[in-house]
Amino acid sequence: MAGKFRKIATEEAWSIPEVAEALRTVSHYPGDNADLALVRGIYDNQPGYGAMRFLDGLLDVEQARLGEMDKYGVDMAVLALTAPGVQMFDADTACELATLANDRLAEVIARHPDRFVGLASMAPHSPKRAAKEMERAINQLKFNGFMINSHTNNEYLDNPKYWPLLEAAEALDRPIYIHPRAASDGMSGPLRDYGMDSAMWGYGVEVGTHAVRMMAGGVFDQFPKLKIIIGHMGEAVHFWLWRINFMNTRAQAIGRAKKTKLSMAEYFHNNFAITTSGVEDPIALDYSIRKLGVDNVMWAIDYPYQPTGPAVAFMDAAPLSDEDKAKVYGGNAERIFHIKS
Ligand code: 1WB
Ligand code: MN
Repeated sequence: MAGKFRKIATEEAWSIPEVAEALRTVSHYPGDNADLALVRGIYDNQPGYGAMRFLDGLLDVEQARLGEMDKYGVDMAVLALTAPGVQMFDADTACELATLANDRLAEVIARHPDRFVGLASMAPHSPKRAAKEMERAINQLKFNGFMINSHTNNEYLDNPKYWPLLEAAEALDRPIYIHPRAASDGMSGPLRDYGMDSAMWGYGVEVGTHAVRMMAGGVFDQFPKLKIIIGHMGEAVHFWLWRINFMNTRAQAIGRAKKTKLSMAEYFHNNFAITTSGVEDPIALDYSIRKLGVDNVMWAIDYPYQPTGPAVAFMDAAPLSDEDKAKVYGGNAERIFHIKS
């Protein structure tokens, strides 16, 4: 596409009928948490999210989505199986559906190699099998990274049982995108009211907590080259970074926090990049670029949860030099996801 900037949207959700059907089965499980509320709405037409018709947008890649991309000059989309991915399924179902979704995504990409690249799904419940699927996804399917939808059975990636995934990502030299799902059980109570549990607030609390757990848990001493991407304008972690850093130093000094080789600020700068998905606030963008450096911020739409036009208008209007805008719009994604320029 001949736009002034190459536009690569970096957090773009899709699904396949088999995963949608499995989530419809999950929607009939007893219980009541925010993930269940979401899947009941989107996948079982119960009141709420169903009205947003997200499912149509998730299942469609080559029709309406490509049309929207053409209309607004979006060159490429980095596609990933939408939250909660396969992480609400039992381990066997999760492995099977992750593999199937990856195969389907590879087919879509093969039909449109200049429009789509992929982030692989895998089932964290089975870390060894997940690591194998990660290798297949990069070496055979030629994907560009991985997607994990935050906690798995209320556990986070600072737990060493999941480290085979981190080891694989580091060895394969591809980033892991951590996207939200509903907060884990121990944290979700007060998030349940007033619609706060999902994208309004709970998602950011969940992934922000995940990121801080990984830094404070010393994950990046073990995997110094691991790159983690977080969306939704960094889930606000970098807004708190000065205080996280200061208080972690204090907590380490009095024996309340794990000793780490580097500081929390150093880990965030070395091991994280953020995307703008779902946050079209020029002041937040300006802060992010000043805090993290222009090389660590990537543009995203968050399709179909966010419309394409305003996401493009937001970045077009951002008061950046052409050089910086080219980085945020696509250059950084080329580097971080190894997308051919
Ligand atoms: C919503 C947003 C729902 C996102 C999602 O379900 C995801 C929402 C998986 O606006 O309700 C998202 O990624 O921002
Ligand atoms: Mn999102």
